[in-house]
Amino acid sequence: MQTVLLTGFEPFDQDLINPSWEAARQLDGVQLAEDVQIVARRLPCAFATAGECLAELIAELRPVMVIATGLGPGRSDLSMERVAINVNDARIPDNLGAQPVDTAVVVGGPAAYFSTLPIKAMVKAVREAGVAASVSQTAGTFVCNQVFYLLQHSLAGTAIRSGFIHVPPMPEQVTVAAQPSMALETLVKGLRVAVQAAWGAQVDIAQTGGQVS
Ligand code: PCA
Repeated sequence: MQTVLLTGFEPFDQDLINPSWEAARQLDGVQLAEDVQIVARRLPCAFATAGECLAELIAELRPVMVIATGLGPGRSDLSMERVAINVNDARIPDNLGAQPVDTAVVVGGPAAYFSTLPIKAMVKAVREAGVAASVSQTAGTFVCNQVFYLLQHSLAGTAIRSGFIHVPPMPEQVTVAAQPSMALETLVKGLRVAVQAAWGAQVDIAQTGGQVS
């Protein structure tokens, strides 16, 4: 049996839930093909431990593909991240109280890594399933970007494809009326389709996912 590793994060910033993990955990054990299944695991929201935890999971599970997910508090859709950048700049402390400002994720590493997932094909498939999705041009500068960068750094040059998806908050987390949210059921449905599409499309499609600014 081949494994697709799907991670979500523990809650952070005084939240009690993190929709990325709530959704990922519901997909644990889902079969993508006869001999391929999703294994879902939770990562700590801490600069010091998240990357190490992910590296241990990859060593233990030997996945054929890795998709990490996290909460993007301002996101309104499933955001397929295009790029991870080599910078930590935390607006809030992580769950261990660390708040790095303008440090490198990997000292001497490249400025950025691209996702090796077919992000456009994933957006198309999720939209066709009736769930909002888009390509995102930045994963931020907090723990999600750090994990995404470390993931791409560790798997660069291998055949293991990997990337990151940000998800919106759930309605119960939203305190400001104008803040977007997505019901867990919708999130689970969209994430499942995204993972399936990532697995199915070896080559991405040529469809715009760009932004003017
Ligand atoms: N979101 C944060 C870190 C953990 C999470 O779920 C982020 O976007 O960096």
